[in-house]
Amino acid sequence: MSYLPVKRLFSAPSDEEVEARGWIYRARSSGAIVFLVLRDSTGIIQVTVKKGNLPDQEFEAARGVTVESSVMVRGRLFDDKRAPGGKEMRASGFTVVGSAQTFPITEYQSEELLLDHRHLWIRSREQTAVMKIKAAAMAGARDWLKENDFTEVTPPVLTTNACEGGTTLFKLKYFDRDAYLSQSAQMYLEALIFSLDRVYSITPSFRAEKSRTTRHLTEYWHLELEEAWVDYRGNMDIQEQMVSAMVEGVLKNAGEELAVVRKDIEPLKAIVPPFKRVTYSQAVDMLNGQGYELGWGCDLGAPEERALTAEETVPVFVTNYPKECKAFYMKEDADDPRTYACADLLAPSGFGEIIGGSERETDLNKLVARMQEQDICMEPYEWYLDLRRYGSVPHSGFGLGVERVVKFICGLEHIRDAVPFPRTVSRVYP
Ligand code: NSS
Repeated sequence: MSYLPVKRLFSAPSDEEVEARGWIYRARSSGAIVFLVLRDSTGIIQVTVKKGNLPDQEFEAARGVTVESSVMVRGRLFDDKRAPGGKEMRASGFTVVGSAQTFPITEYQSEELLLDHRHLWIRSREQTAVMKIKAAAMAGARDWLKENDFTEVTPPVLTTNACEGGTTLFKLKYFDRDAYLSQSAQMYLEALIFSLDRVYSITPSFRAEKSRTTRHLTEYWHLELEEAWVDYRGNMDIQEQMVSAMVEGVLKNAGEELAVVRKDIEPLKAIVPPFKRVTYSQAVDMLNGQGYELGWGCDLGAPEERALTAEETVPVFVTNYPKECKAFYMKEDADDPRTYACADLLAPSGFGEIIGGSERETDLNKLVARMQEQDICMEPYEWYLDLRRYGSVPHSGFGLGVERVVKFICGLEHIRDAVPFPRTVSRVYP
């Protein structure tokens, strides 16, 4: 007899014995009956173990079983209105595979304790649901990228140059020289479009962010894409289609999990192209109209992003940021040279930035002048500048924070719950 996943037990015929295996989610006994709830990756089911229906030794094993022990159960399925999902399994065989010591996590634990026991807490239903939603979102992106002829590539994580400024670099000893953990694969993707045209990568990115916020991790998963022959407007078209495909993938393949983590899934159905587009200057005017006192040139932080998107139902692109707010590699906008041809994508309902993207500067002289202005040491970037020397081509790309998107899709308060083992300023264990 083969083992059925818990989810499949609900449709198993009642006249046949079936076997299941998993972990004890709840256990309670009263005299000659033991009530158990069995959990596996697919769901939970009630199991009743009655003395006399199985060998005494197995009944005793069920009576003494502890929460989170791994077990194998044999039995038949019966309708029972009081049981979760309307079915229960009545055991005719019960084996403990790995007995659990008293589980350190019970109801109403402090956030700190849960984080210290993250390796155990990830078994919870909410965490399991979030991980499945994340997988569905990433699969949605990969499917869309494949359909649209993007090649997945594998850039390095050990690098010798910054992409997003020196202040958030993690430095490490690389034999007898210094190296850094990558902040972004962008520059390597830029090198790869010369042979592959349309590329993307999904890698960890590292930011030594001292800020303790609900949207910053020091290690996060970064989906980055680069495309030749595309300007920043075309770049936005790609982003809105890909983000919509991620949400659609979740709605289609992780609907049950969504119901575990959020009350209302309707707002997600509105995430379809076209997304809203406003310029930075328009955004500043809108914010100042709401009582902010922003000068042109101020960067938009979390509160401003929240205010801009609080009432929106679709994501919002904010385009054409002033040069002083953004990185040196972006293309100057021909229509407004005070700005770059760039856009950040902000998720609706106040969730804030999920993507940063731009057209890239292709003019070698402009790039070099800008780097000199900003006192950037040229040597580690020589290879990057070569890309402008040998067959330079108009191109654009972006980076999407996978956990930021999952936080938005799941409606999570804190980004750390979008990753099984969060890394933040105060946490690298477990
Ligand atoms: O710094 S970004 O805005 N842009 C880049 O790194 C570009 N070099 C990407 C590219 O064009 N290939 O980061 C991109 C996204 C940003 O919108 C967030 O969604 C996410 O990466 N991000 C983060 N997520 C979690 N934690 C932290 N600290 C974080 N920093 C950025």
